Parts: sequence; structure tokens; C-alpha cells
Amino acid sequence: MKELRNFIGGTWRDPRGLKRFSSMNPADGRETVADAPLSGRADVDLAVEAARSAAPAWRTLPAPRRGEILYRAAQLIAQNKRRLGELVTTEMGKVLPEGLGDVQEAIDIAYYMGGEGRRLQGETVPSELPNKDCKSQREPLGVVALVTPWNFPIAIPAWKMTAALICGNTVILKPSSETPACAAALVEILAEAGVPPGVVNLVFGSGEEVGEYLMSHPGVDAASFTGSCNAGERLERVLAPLHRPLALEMGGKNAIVVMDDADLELAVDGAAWGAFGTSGQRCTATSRVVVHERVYDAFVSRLAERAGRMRLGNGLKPETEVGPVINERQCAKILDYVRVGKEEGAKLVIGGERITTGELQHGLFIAPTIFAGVKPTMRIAQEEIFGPVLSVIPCTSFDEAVSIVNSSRFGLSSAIYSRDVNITARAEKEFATGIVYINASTIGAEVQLPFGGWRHSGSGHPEAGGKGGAVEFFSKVKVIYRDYSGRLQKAQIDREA
Ligand code: UN1
Repeated sequence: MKELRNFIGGTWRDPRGLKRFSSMNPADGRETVADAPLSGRADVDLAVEAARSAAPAWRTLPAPRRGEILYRAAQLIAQNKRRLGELVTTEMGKVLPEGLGDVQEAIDIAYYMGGEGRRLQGETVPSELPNKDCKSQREPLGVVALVTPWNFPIAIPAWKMTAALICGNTVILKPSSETPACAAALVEILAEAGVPPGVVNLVFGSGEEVGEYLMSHPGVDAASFTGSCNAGERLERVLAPLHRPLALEMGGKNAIVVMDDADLELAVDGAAWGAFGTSGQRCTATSRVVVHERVYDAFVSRLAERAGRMRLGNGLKPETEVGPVINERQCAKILDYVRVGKEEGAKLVIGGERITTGELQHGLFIAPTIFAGVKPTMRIAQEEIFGPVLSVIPCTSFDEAVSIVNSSRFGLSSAIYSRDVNITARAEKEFATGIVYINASTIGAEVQLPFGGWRHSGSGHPEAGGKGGAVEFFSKVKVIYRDYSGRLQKAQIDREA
């Protein structure tokens, strides 16, 4: 078991108080993975102070030099990929190939953001007046608070930290209490890569006591949160009077549309991977499939057959395809949705129960679950479940499919399987989500483009790279006009008519 401490001002420190909490292996509740401090407000104050004092030197270090530190971090994460991937699997439960993917995403973003150190573009545009320059440039926000979830315990902290750091901010990370060891391992690597003391700080503790206090701290300039919709909406209210930049990534109710001309085998692969990969615990997980009535029965029976064959187990075992869910509370919530689905009149085709036999008895395993005959308005088709539960909804046309896909308060990702180029082109335009996949599942975003949801899925400040991505959130734009005419020139006024 790992004994963790907070990381403040470049040193690993015990908190002021004595309270602690543990993270467990969800595949085997008898195994405690780590033990971490349940910090209090005084610890947050210290971390904010450390981040503030480190800020001036970090923001003035040239961005390409900050980038070099991120390259070193990327190399170190890559050297430790196996160890970190196994830690992800042990502490969070996802199967090892996905644990390694989680780590790979951190490597990718560290290289990407390292490269941003030589871009961080502003713009230069012509002036309407002679002998005058117009340009914009990016400046850091200052001290940023980052609160991250357990489902991508390496990748999401890496998305946020690397973007914040390259822009010249100093950071305080409050990771999920389900995955403290993953966060500590990543922060340890950043320190080893040469991030100076106080530039990255890590404070463990509860969302209410530490997370919210941190994000609304007077010494913090901006905050970024990924997690549940309820928590995000609460933060929006609490932080509104403070008027500070706030990025929220929240839930999803992501749909795949399967048209009657689709490659059905490919669509089954995509639905199984999207719905049951990571045990459905991605914000991009597929939780609805909208299937054309002409292929509906064939699709449901093939998918059920596939789901029935998926092997549940400890994600470290090579034969495991579906790992556990994160904790008892989530397990109970998922099973409650199964009850709701049955009561609403959907047909439970397969799964729907916790497996408590054999090797699985000590873990939190829920069988891949499929409901058929789901109506778009049912709760199981509207609410985020965050587990391996898939609702299959029939439709009679592409237009109907579009209206079902868009009849959600969420708008993170969507997908369509069809061989008709005209139909897929229309899907591209008409699906109202931040990410649209054509002939691929709803998961699998890459770091070089923005990652973010519409409507209740996010606040409109996407993560990751690309135009409109995280660099734009973690920096502010300053516009500079330089007049070298040596006389008073008046914009909009100095002209003939
Ligand atoms: C998440 O779902 O919480 O696109 C993040 C994907 C991953 C990131 C998912 N690259 O599924």
C-alpha cells in the first residue's frame, strides 16, 4: 500500500490534520491501493500560497523552455508507461490495455503542449491607420485550480496540467479520492522532469471540503473541473459571483445511430466497445444506440451475443475484457437504473445484475447490460448512468434518428454507422454534439483537437489541443496597438467620410 502525502512548494508534506482516506482496488475490495491525507482548508491555503509565489518566475520563463520540461515529462511518462498503466488498472479498474491507453494519452498531450511552447499564437492584423501595429498575444491567467475525476486518472490531470503549465500558469491539483495514487505518480514525474517547486501542487481531500474551497479561493484566478453534472452545476452557481474563468466538462448520453445500410458487424463492434469498454465509465461512453427498424432485430441479437461473451474480471488479466465499476455507490446507482428501466417497460435483453460468484465475488462487477425497445423519453435514455448499461432505441428514418440523438440535455459525442456518404455528411452537420464520429464509436478522441461537450455536457471551454482547445481557456488575450506615426491618430474618425 502506498502512503501518500500532499505536494506543496516542491516537497511532499503531511497535512495539518490527521484524517486520512484510502483508495481500494475495485476488482478486489480486500486490497487497499493507497492511503492519502484528507486535507483541510489550511492545507489548501498553503498550496495556493506556494502557487502564488512560484507564479512570477514561471510566467517569465520563456514558453519554449516550459515546453522542454513538458517534453521531459512526456519521456519520463513513456519510460514508466507499464508501471503507470498497471497502477491505473489497480486503482481504477479499467483493463490493462485501457490503463496503458490512459497513460498514452498523457504522453500525447505532454508532447503536444510541449510543442505549443513554440506556438502559443496571437495574431498580427493590419491597422486602418498608417504607421500603427495591431497584434494580440496570450498571457497566463495566474494560479489555476484543477479538480479531476477518477475515470481517466492519469490522462485528465495531464490534459489540464500540461495546458495550464505551457500557458505559464501555476497549478493546484485536487484529484478524485478514488485515484490518489495515480495523481501522485503523475505529479512525481512532473517534478522529476524539472517543474520548479510551487509550480505544480497537489492536495488530496474531499470535493466539498477541499475541491470547492480551492476553486473559490481568493488566491486562485481560474478553475477547471471534470466530473458529474450535479457537481459542475453547483460549482457554476458557487463561483458565479467570483467572476473567474471556469471550465466544466460534465456528463454525456452519447448515441450511435445504426442505419439500415450499415456494416452491421462493424456497428456491433463499435457499440460493444463504446458501451462496455471502461465498464461504460467514460463521459464519451455509448449509452444509446438508435437502430433503423430494418436491421433492429439483427443488431440487437448480435450485440447481445457479443455482450454475453465478454469476460469480466481483474483488468490485469490478459483475458479480461470488462473490468469492475468504481465503487459501491456507483454499483448501487447502476443497478437502480436497471430497476428503473424495467419499470419503465424497456426489455432487459441481457445482463442487469451484479456478479458475485467465483473470482468476482470480492469486486464490483456488473454484467454488460442491454435494454431493447427503449423509448427516447425514458429515464434510461435520458439520464447519465456511467456504467455498462446500453439502451437500444428503434427508429424508422434518418430524420427521426437525428431528433432522437439531439433530444438530450447532454451533447458530448455521437456517431453514425452508414455507407451512404450523403447520410453521413448530414449526420456530421445535424448531430448537436461537440464530437461526431463517422463509422466509429463514440469514444476515442485524440489530443490534437478540442475535446468538449455542448449544452449540459460542458461550459464551452474544451480540453486538449487545436483551435478553441485548452490553450484558449488557460490563457487570456491581450491586444496591443502601437502607434509610431508620432502624431495623434484617431481610429474610426481619421478618414474622408
Ligand atoms: C472521458 O470520457 O472522460 O475520447 C474522457 C475518449 C478518451 C477520453 C475520454 N480519449 O474516449
